[in-house]
Formats: sequence, structure tokens, C-alpha cells
Amino acid sequence: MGFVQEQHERVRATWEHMLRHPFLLQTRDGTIPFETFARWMRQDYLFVEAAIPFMALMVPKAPPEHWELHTSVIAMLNRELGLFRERAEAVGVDMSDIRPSFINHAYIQFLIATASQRSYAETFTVLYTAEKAYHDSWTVVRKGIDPESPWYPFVENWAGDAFAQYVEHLEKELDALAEAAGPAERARMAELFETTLRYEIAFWEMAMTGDGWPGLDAPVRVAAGRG
Ligand code: MP5
Repeated sequence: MGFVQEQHERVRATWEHMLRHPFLLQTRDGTIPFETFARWMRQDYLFVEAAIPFMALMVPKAPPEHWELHTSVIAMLNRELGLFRERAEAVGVDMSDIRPSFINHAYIQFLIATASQRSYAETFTVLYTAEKAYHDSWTVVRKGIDPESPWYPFVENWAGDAFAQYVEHLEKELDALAEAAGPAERARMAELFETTLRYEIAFWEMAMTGDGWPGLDAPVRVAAGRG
């Protein structure tokens, strides 16, 4: 069994826990409150923005055969930012003056620290896990969401065939990187796989429960009733 399958088996219960998150089930069933989905949109916009420097930091560590992959991911992220702006405009989500929630801030710092300080294979593990988590999560939403839903374009983006193929490609490459790694590096990769999964769950939870920072009431910039 390859490294990736091994990791999925190891964390299966936690992965399934993520896929049962109320944010996903309520989005699928059309019962998600508008402001809850809007909160996810604002926060994920910032996350996708931060994913661009994350990808760029991987380039100097990458073998030249992976450069095309990285440039295509950066182009994809730019298109995604356009999708967020288009949906926000179409549906009336205010995207002005957004700031990261505590959990989003932590996740972004984790991305950048990993890409700055860890090996290529370790950083690639975080990339794979975040992408696979989104593919699987939005696949749950796809099984039941009304195609007329204003949120459907997000479902298509991450649950669609092109994204599925991209994630499969990442899986193959990650297996090859793990094969070439020694046991100590593989152990660090396994830990990062699990940490990334935990951040993904925390992100859905934050979307559902609020974008504040511990010890503070809703930030001053947040309009009454939003949080
Ligand atoms: C992704 C995302 C998927 N947009 N947000 C979170 C919190 N996790 C994963 O990444 P991408 O780069 O948008 O496909």
C-alpha cells in the first residue's frame, strides 16, 4: 500500500468526521444560513490568496518536472479568486475589508511556515491533504445540493472531474516522494497529513461558529448580527 492510502487508513475516523460536518450537510441540504456561507466565502477568499505565496515558496524546492504543476496551480488559484468575486457580486456578499479569523490566520501561518522551513515532500503532503480534503468535502455537498443553488459553482469547482484528476495526480506524486524519503521524513509527512486534516475541520467549524478571536467579542468591523 502506498503512503497516501496508508495515511487515509490511519486517520479514517477523523476524515469521516470532517465529511459529516454540519457546514457541508447544511450546504448540501440548502439549509445553511446565508451569513454562515458568506463567512466561509470571505475567509476562504483570504485562504486562497495565501495559497499563492505558499505554492510559490515550493518552487525553489521542487524538481523541474514539477514546475509545470506549480504554475498551473497558481493559475487555478487566480481563477478561483475570480470565482469568489463573481459569486460575491452575484449574490450580494460583502467582500470588502475582510480579515482572517483566528483559525484562518493560524492555518495560513502553518502553510507559510511549512513551505518556508520544511522539505519539499513535507510541504507537498500539506498541499495534497488540503486539496483532497476539499475535493472529498465538496463531493459530499454535490450529492444532494440543488443545482440552482447560488453556491453550486463552488461545488463544481472542487467536486468536478478536472479537480478530481488534479488530486489524483497529486496523490501519485506524493506517493513517489514518500517512497524516496527516509523513515524520519516519512514520519514528519504523516504528522503533517494529520495536522492539515485537523485544520480543515477547524476551518469548517469556524465557518459555522464565527470568525472572531478568542477573548474578544465580534470584531468592531463586523456589522451587528453577522457573527
Ligand atoms: C482549500 C481551500 C482548497 N480553498 N480552503 C481550505 C480551507 N482548504 C483547502 O485549496 P484550493 O487551493 O482552493 O484548491
